[in-house]
Amino acid sequence: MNGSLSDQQINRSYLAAKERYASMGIDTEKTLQVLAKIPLSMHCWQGDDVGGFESAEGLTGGGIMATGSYPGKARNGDELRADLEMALKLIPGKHRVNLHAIYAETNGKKIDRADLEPCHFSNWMAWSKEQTIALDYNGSFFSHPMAASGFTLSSLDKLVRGYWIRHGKGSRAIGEALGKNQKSTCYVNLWIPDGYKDNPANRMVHREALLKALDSVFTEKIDPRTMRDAVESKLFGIGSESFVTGSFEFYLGYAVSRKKMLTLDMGHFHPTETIADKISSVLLYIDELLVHVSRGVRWDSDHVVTLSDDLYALAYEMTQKDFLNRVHLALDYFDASINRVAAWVIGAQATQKALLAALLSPRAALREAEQARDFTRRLALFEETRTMPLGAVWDHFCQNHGVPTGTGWLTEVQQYEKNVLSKRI
Ligand code: RNT
Ligand code: ZN
Repeated sequence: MNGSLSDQQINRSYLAAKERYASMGIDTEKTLQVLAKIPLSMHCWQGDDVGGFESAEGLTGGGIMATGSYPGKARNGDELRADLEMALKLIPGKHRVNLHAIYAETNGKKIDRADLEPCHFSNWMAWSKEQTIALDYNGSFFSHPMAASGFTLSSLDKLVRGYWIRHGKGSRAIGEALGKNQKSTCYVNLWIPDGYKDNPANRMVHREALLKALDSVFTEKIDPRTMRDAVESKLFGIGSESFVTGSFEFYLGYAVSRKKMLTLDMGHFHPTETIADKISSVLLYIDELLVHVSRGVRWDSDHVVTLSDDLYALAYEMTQKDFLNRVHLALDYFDASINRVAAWVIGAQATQKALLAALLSPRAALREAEQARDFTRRLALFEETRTMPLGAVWDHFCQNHGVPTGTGWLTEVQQYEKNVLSKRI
């Protein structure tokens, strides 16, 4: 018993749901066409707890941490790609894959991070072509001796700063190569962990250093159809509780003044602050946004995404106007305590369900009520949407895309765990 229904049962429920939505003026067919075209950039790093292929040590510092020791994590490129393929089969629609510099494949040779080149991603590029999966990219400014001080691009040590500037430049060149290898733009995100555990005496020196360093990283002009830069802010991390150089205000100013994309990570703000409210403000000044879909729980910001109010609120905001073309979704969480393939599927499907719920909301009626200052009706309508038959429409969507309904996908993941993951000892 996994909640999977027969095709006939799914169709019957869908037809009833379709009528129910139609009674509120919502076209489910059109909605599903829109949903099918929203790509999620799947973060490869959920597959091995942000370990990467440089050493067996895994994630060391950088204000982030993966906890748990669930068996079966991917140990090399082939395993990681196989796991990603498995997850992607169980997520309806066509999606992208997001890489990090630490996932370079160097044929056993030790290549310094600042010396990485596109050729170290040739396996990924071949895979991208073969699977027609577009790739995105991130420089990795953590888990490295040169980041041991807790500072990278905003370090006051010229040598350290210079090292990471080189890494930043190299990352853009790799992003450009990935973009050329595929039929769509490669989004290159830059996040640095830099910060202090305790109150700093001088915040400004680090922010001045970061501003200059970023300008150096971005000197090379690259065709925006091939590659686009994004900068990601954060409020605090583990070991950087009191100060993070790359704060929201810092990067908002940077992105506006330098015409860069801004990355908003759902877990990088005060616990009660949601990014949903930021979309319509930021898009007045910035062309495009990257969203890191994540879930903050107390001090940690990287739990597997679930269908929460926050996620729905974000989806509602980004399905307004032309925002779907301007807000790009990338998953970003890492849970090492559960099956990693399942973690991908659960987070991706939750994001799609939130988008579906948002697309199916009676937006016209809601706006009408608001315009008439009928806030009673507005609230009643929002509440009504919570019990609309979303699940039946979702099942139909999965069925259309050849993905098992209910938790049928989990049966396949369990089989994969038995046949493949459990053998990785
Ligand atoms: C960390 C940032 C960053 C990373 C990944 C691995 O707080 O969210 O995006 O999670 O790049
Ligand atoms: Zn992030």
